[in-house]
Amino acid sequence: MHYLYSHNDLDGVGCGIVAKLAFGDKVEIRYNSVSGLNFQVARFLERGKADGTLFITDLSVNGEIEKRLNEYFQDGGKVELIDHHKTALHFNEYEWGMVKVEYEDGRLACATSLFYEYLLERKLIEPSSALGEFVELVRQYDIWEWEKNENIQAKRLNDLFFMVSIDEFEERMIQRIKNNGHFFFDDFEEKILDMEDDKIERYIRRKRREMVQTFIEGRCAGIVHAESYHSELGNELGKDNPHLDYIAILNVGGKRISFRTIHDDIDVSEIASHFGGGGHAKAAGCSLTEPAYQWYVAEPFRMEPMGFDAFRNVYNVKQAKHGCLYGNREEETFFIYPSGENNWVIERNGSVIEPSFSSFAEAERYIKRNHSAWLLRDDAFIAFLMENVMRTKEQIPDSI
Ligand SMILES: [Mn+2]
Repeated sequence: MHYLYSHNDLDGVGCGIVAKLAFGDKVEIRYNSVSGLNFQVARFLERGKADGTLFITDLSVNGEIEKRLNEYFQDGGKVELIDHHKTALHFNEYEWGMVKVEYEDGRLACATSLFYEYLLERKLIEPSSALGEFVELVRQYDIWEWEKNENIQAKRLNDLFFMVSIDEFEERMIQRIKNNGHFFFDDFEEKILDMEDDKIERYIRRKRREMVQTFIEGRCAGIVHAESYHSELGNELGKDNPHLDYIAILNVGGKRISFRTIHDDIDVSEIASHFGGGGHAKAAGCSLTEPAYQWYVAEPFRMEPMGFDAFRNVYNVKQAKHGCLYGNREEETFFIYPSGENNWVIERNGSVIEPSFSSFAEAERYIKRNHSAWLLRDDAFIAFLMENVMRTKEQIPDSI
């Protein structure tokens, strides 16, 4: 009997599916949270030496368990720790450690792809196109490559993973891979995935109206409360509002904050680390500590949600040569217009803001960050123009 202790996310369960395809019922699988693994491995070690191999995938153990695992190995026990996280690279010092973050060709690895290749090399698993395709979807999802490649199938695989139980997911994927030349979703899965997409879209639309904007420690943050769909929210709200440095998603009940950014020059794991958390540059999280609560919950509670740009305008459109009009909750107006080559001017309540901007995007970013302004609707724009024409006329002396 082999043993596989793996992470309880898509990549971790992907390892379980690969293991079942390789070993059938000769493998005992347990999925763990990051914190649950040490306990699980300690229990395994207490049971004495196993015949088969203990595989640990997509997770790593703490220093104490690391030492005990090495003793187990020295004693003739079979262990393999297969992971792709940078933080686990030191396990490569052991014969039983196999940690690889990146392939020779620059692609990022995931635990499922590493484990599949490990078994292939040792001829412990039959290669198949369907399995290869499945593994690649898991990889693209796990390391965020699907976004760049717009590989919606990879995202849908993860959605499906969360919509059914782990047991059902395993069973469906194993049958699909065993019985077909290529990987695909069946009609039932396509249907529930479409329903899920609609649901997420409605959810994001609602959350868009609840987001507040503020500066926290010099960074411009969008703050929204949400229990689910953090990746989708972070991505959509981030793309809608490129003037925001990052999106903070609050789950007060779970006492957690997620941080997401779409910008390459912002590292949200750094922001999370201020509050004892961590993660990746574009996605990170921390516990909702007292100071974090003050910054992200208590202060923003008094703020009005952000307004959003009018989207059905015909006249008041962004970057128009005749100018375009923004407004905010303080009822200030911001008129952005070009003045010569690569020069954009902002008039705030009729007075020019100095200095001017070299692009429309920069001017817009300035008023969105500093004045929480949004593109006003056509009717407001027309009223503004009429008022200004009147004012100009009043200034013309009668004698002309
Ligand atoms: Mn992973």
